[in-house]
Amino acid sequence: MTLTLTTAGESHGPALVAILVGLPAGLVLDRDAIDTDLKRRQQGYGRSPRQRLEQDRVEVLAGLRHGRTLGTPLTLVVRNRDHENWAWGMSPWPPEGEPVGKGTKPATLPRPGHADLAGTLKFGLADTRDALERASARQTAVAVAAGAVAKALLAAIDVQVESSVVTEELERKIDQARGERDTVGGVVEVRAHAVPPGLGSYATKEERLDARLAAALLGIQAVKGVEIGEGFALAELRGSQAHDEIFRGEGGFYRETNRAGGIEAGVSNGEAIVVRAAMKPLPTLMRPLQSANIDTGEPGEALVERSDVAAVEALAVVAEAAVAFELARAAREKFGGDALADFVGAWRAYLERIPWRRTR
Ligand code: EPS
Repeated sequence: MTLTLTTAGESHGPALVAILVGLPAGLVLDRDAIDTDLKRRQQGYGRSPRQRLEQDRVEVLAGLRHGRTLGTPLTLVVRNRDHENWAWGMSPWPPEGEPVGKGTKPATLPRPGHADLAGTLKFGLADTRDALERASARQTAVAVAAGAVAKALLAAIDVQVESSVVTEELERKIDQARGERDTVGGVVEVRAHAVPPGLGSYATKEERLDARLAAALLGIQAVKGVEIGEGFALAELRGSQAHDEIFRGEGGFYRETNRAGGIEAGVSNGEAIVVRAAMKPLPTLMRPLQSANIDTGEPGEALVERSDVAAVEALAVVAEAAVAFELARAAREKFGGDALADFVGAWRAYLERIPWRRTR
């Protein structure tokens, strides 16, 4: 039993869609909880005026009846309100009538750091919009909705996932960058509590939980680096300082330190999972960098369009969703079950078998 997620949707197209396959039947979903995460993702200092336009809300097309999962593919939709300004430019079918609104003219000056150049070369496109629309971080809205579903599943086995932004004076940096028509990145941290030992496996690289979390985080737009636990700092330490000593007390095994970030040899070890993701500065610059026309090769300034100065606080919510989804997938693999009660029952039986002192 596993859990899969497929998403579709362009930034200014009609909607974003997510299909989750492999949820147990009987999981109660709270619409407000999903919408709260969607709202959290839209907030944060430095976001684009686009966020005042969108008011993301989840719709469900399949897999749910009266608020309970059916054990069938769950299909989530988040609409793009901005699409009405792009109805001609982003029409799925050949548009009718005179060009009107946004996106009617080809964008031919690729932005360094965005998908524009690599995407047009790869797919043989004449308009960078055909690449950038799907590459846009707008897609993360529906990934957050899927993450909220994953969090509901994890909550059934007492696992909680939370995130924070690792920063010094982020708002000041953002204000300064905005004034200079520039952008900034940043670092976010995600923690998962009460994750039982034994999620993931050392058996193959595909099963390693750390590799999976790293892939999930690097799969988010603009993420260029990932750390598990103390990550790069561990390379500077001696083995005697780097590893988390093992103790056994009331309740079972536990650690007093967590430099490994809750994962050893690709397997959760019962401590909190701690991961960090580093985001590069966003590539759409109001004072653009040098570029070259994809059509003529002529030098020119890269595409300028409305964008965020920073999306670090949004990344924290998106990273939380990505980690939640990956942990939920690993939990489905370990505990299985068609009905939620089977899944929870397998988790309870496992906890009875292993001596583990929970962190929270
Ligand atoms: C994005 C560019 C901006 C962001 C967008 C991601 O979009 P627009 O050009 O429409 O203002 O606002 O993010 C979202 C719309 C969102 O909901 O997060 C990009 O190029 O990645």
